[in-house]
Amino acid sequence: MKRLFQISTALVLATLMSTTILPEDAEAQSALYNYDESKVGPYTLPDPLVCADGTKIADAKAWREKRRPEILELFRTHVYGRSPAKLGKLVHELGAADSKALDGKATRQEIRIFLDGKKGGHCMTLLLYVPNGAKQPVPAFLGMNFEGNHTIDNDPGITITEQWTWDAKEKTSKLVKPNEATRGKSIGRWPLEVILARGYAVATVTRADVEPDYAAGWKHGLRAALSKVGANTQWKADDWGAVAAWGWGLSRALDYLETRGDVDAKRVALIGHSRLGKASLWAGAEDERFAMVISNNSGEGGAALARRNFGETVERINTSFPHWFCTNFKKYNQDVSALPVDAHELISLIAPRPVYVASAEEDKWADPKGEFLSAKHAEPVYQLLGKKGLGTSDWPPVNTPVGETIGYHVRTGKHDVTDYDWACYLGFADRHFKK
Ligand code: GTR
Repeated sequence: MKRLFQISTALVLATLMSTTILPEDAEAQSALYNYDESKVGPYTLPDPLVCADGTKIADAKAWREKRRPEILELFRTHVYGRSPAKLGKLVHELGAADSKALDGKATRQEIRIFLDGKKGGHCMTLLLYVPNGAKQPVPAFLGMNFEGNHTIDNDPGITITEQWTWDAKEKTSKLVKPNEATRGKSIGRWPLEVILARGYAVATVTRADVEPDYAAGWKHGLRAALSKVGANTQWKADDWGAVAAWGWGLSRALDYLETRGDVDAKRVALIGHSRLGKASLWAGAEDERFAMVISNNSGEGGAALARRNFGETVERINTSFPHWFCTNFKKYNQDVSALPVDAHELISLIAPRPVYVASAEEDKWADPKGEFLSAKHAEPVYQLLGKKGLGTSDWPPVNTPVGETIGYHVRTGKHDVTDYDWACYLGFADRHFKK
């Protein structure tokens, strides 16, 4: 009864607030959701090593040939939707390279990648920093940013790009050029100089370049650009959503990195925070060229177990962000136990590659424990493939990173990307990439 009341109250609120609910609003409404561990209730997770027909997977070959493709298909059909195959050729335009960026520490370059394969077509701008003076191709971190490439650093050489945004007052889409004052706004999440000094390149692209993040944003995004009828597209129940579109864009960034002599595309760690962490996990599952995947506070629809009734729910995410997942995912709003997959299987799709799941203690909306548990329940797949996973079955104390091929930590503090997180990721990447 209480749950019913919570659900209907949430629905009324979500309807009142119409389309997109911002993270801050989500927190404000979080009183409607469960934060009490004793009220999580029982749930049964699907076994990543048992096929739909009941066959038990006993070796790496059967995992690769039978179960992995099956789980991937289930996520495509029921959660993220089906993305198109990559285009035949990569079409891009190089901006000028500045070899004296960041006081000469790095070479900066912007690359315009035409996602629909046509010069002048749907374009995302990849911003790349490569540390100067490396004798060999360097490993890289690739991550999507929220509000524009120019927000990741104060570097005046970064282009401020226009992006489609939602004008809530006028209820219409507008092409807006972010203000100069927003330069460096997210610098705290991107400790560029630290990462470069450790010998890694950094590549980033902004989400709106691939697909603007609001319910009608797809009309100005990649999904419309790749559809024959553009903004008139009627989506099928298993067509891709925005999360998959962002992931697809990240794969195109990797296509480009493969063309560079100074970056080692076989050592690219894909990193994403929150909704972009969901996109990183999905991109890493779909595209096995990504050598490592890092999920920073990705929560519901990312690393957190959907079946755990704690923090954000499937119904809530589908209501607040109807454009993120495929239409089929909404079928599970009222009955998440019917979902044929759960987040531990998303993590298992990354196996045997290193994956890092990070939580924040105060980020209860993302269900930190549920994020840990999905990492833990992915471990049997890593073990089957001959890798050590987490190496612990207990949720570790705060600020105590654990794991070998599956890394995990829960740090003190809020939903964010901090220097502490980066220190853990850099250590993890060093261990796997610099053996
Ligand atoms: C929240 C959303 C989360 C998370 C977050 C973010 O409002 O409910 O799933 O993705 O936004 O991306 O910042």
